[in-house]
Amino acid sequence: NTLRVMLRHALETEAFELHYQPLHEAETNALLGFEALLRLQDGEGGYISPGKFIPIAEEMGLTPRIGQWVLNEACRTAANWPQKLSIAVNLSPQQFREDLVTVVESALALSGLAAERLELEITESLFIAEPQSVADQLHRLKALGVRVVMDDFGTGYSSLSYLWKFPFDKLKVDRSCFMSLAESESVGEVLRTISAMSGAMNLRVVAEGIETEMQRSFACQAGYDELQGFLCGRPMPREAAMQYILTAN
Ligand code: G
Ligand code: G
Ligand code: MN
Ligand code: NA
Repeated sequence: NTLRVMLRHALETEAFELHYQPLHEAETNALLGFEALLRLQDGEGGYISPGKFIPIAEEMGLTPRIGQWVLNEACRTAANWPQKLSIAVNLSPQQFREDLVTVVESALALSGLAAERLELEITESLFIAEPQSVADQLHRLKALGVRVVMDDFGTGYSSLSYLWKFPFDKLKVDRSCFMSLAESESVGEVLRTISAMSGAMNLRVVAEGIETEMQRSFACQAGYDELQGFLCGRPMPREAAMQYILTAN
């Protein structure tokens, strides 16, 4: 309940913060960009994770407004980086019920960020309710020049039909898959197959949750294009991300 009260006032009290986690090119280790991850300040110097508060914010109907803040803040930050790196933003299903295309257009216009640098990450739960309206909006977003990413692949239904039907540019394979890698040989086979399938569909494929050198070298050999995980870098505040950029490459 205190969480509900905090959430209701979090935008006015400026209690939200974005942290940025790097994505690196598998082959060259070059820094490609960052994923923006939302954090709620707990008032005692710590943070509450979105896994805890996003479901409640959804229930309270707050995610469209929070999501608009996230888009504006992420685009403004990326526009100030000294290199043309990409910025990925996670969207929640409710944002597709409001005028998402206008919100994205205005975040780009206000920040001056080129649309080609913005990636929008969505999960398949989105398609269950209103697939046609979601598809229409994704096509309109792509027409702006932004890229659309399927997140958390390998959890839930992981339906191939979503990959056929919707205009994705990139597929992120969930970290739980790479965490199971050590458990059995067949996991590795499946992860290689997903990478090959992505290539056949012209999708870039990202390995998430890379924590060990073993996972990293597996992902590289299996043909993953991009790596994300604690081995490359943890989510970090805006100032630290700027330092990271200045010392990377
Ligand atoms: O950072 P953490 O591991 O706690 O993130 C938990 C979940 O919250 C992840 O699935 C991530 O995609 C999601 N998430 C992070 N930032 C945002 C955001 O700005 N909006 C939405 N809708 N989800 C987010
Ligand atoms: O669902 P999504 O992929 O957007 O979730 C991103 C979340 O995953 C981030 O909040 C981040 O903290 C977490 N994460 C990123 N890399 C790693 C990793 O290597 N290990 C673990 N355990 N979590 C990670
Ligand atoms: Mn994500
Ligand atoms: Na994920």
